[in-house]
Amino acid sequence: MATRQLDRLQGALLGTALGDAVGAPFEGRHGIATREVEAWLASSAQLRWTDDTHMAMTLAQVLRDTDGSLDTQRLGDAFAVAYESEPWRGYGAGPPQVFALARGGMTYLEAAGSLFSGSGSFGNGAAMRVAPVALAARGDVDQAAALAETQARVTHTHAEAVDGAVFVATAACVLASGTGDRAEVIALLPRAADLLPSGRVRAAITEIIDAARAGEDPAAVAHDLGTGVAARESVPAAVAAVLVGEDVTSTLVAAVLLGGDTDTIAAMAGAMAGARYGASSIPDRLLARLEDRETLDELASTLLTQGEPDHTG
Ligand code: F2R
Ligand code: MG
Ligand code: MG
Repeated sequence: MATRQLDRLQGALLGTALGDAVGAPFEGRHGIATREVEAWLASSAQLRWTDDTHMAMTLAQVLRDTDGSLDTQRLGDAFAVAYESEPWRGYGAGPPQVFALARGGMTYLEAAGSLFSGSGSFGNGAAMRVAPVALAARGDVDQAAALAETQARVTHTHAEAVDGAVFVATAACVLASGTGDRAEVIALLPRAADLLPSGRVRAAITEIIDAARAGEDPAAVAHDLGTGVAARESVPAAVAAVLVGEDVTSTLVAAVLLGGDTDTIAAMAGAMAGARYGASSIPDRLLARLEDRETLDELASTLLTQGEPDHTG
């Protein structure tokens, strides 16, 4: 694989963690001022991430240990162990319920499907953590889509949650293959949206992309569609941030300014912007503040090189 594409896929994982950490202090707020976000970015405080990255790192570890394949029971057990070790990371209510039901004897798929009176969660928890599948699939859109769906169903069986995860993973893949040019991004994103079945997630993402194509402000459309924890709101909002941003940092600022589920919108926008611009484009001054950046780099490097033909000797 070309060095540039490796850098971009690595950017998807680093962008997730950076977005999560940048957005975390603002989660749940609305009417956030630009100066507040800029002051936070200019500070020297550690950038600590939340459940979004905690789950993404667990997914990355399982993909690493199983050479890119996914077993839902093994992944569910790994998520549960990670949650038990750091329950204070700000998890949504659903995943811990799934872990408890699985401890009681249900499979993870049964447990996740039983939530919310059997409709399953439509939260963004499966989409926020999905970036590692783009690396494990080494940018292959079809493989990333399959892995994204499998990892989603361990905790989120509602079609909108699955669609959100498939979109973020495949968008990262298509963006990693492009130049980063905005007109090209507007042309590439529908390739990921077109993989989704008809539904609210696809419709909202398409509305955001169409607004950008028509010269309207995608952030204004996202604001009208909502920026809450539902995948049908926050995934399109992340797309809007990508279409407003001109590099990784400005994409994350745009994501946080949307308000609502800011850590998660910025994590998903970070996954896509990281794939658009590459890890090497992310300012060192931000990466130096990012919690456990070394482990993120190691995981990215292993996922991107495992299965590569060995050219040594
Ligand atoms: N949990 C949070 N933020 C709350 C406070 C964090 C605070 N800063 C702290 O430190 O404590 N953020 C994280 O949760 C979101 C991801 O959530 P996930 O994993 O999708 O959880 P869940 O519970 O499955 O879904 C979220 C909520 O959506 C509503 N919901 C989902 N499906 C529903 C359905 N079928 N019917 C009705 N409601 C449904 C529920 O209210 C769920 O609890 C991310 O923001 C992450 O950062
Ligand atoms: Mg979070
Ligand atoms: Mg959140």
